[in-house]
Amino acid sequence: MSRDIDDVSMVQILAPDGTPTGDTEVGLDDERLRDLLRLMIRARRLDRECMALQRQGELTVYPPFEGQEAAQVGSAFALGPNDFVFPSFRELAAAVVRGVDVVEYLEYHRGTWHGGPYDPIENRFAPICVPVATQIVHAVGWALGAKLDGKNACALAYFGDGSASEGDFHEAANMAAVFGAPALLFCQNNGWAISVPLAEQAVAPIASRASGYGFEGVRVDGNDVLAVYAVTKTAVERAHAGEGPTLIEAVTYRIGPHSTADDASRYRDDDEVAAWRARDPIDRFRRYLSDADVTDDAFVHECETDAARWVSEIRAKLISLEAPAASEIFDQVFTAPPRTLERQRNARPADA
Ligand SMILES: Cc1ncc(C[n+]2csc(CCOP(=O)(O)OP(=O)(O)O)c2C)c(N)n1
Ligand SMILES: [Mg+2]
Repeated sequence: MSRDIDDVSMVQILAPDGTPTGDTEVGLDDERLRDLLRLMIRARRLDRECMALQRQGELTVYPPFEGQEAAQVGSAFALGPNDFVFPSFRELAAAVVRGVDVVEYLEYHRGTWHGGPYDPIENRFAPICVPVATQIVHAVGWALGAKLDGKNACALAYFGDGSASEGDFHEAANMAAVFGAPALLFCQNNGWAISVPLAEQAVAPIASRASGYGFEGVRVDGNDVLAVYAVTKTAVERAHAGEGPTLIEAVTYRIGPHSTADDASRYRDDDEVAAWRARDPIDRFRRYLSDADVTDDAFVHECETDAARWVSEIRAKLISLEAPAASEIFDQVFTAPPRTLERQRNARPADA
């Protein structure tokens, strides 16, 4: 085990079996609670389809988020329409919540366009960011700008436990504190940074670092969608009220490999994965909603059917996307390309 998963020094509303352990009133009516479950079911179905698409050669590489649905859906669900998300590369579930066009998002992974062609402004969701932790600096910069412009909006940066070891995390956190930026630093602590376990990244809870910078830090059960929603909502309200940044550490787990290019069985035990499967975020919420008579089996079945239909439409559109001309690599970089690039451009095969 890379850490003690029974550590309870964190905010939790639902136990792994769906039984309430705290106040379940988080300000969401039954319809919105059903939306949360529907979104998590859609997200998982999509994630699994993306894994299959990669194995079938339709995507180049894909980083799965299975196990992290509550962390992403619960947090993105708590944001207002003017708030801005700065994702890393594993936040497709959050993108779904924000209404980002999934086919356009996946063009990045298909290699048919550079960096995700969706409009970042439309759904207030920045482009996928692969250089780990750099998006935290972007988020704090955006938040500071929003504050200076007098906008009532905050930025949320998603990053991982490994990313919290980067200098960019520390620089962004300190800057957010000093300038009182309306920024949420949302760490999905999924136990691993590729093959490096959490124990080699941190000896204290990541959330506890916030006090060193002088702002709020909260550790939450990242597989409990109600708890994630509640703590994020509170942080959003604080940011909107001019009360500055919050660091949220959502303790969760990456059930799959780091990406389709990784074989996680080379560095972690099946027992660990099984222990986290037993804490599945969707099963937990589904059981709670069913016990509370908010949903029934027919509703869950309808969500699954709807998700399957939605995903098959995405698949069909995605696989019909043509590869771009190889010569595009020379476009949109220089107004006056250097001679070396011109030579390469001219040397390309005629059909490229
Ligand atoms: C600056 C930088 N260094 C290294 C990498 C290679 N890399 C990609 S993901 C990753 C680990 C990230 O771990 P974590 O922050 O925990 O996020 P997770 O992958 O678990 O979601 C590394 C080292 C990178 N993309 N950027
Ligand atoms: Mg990680």
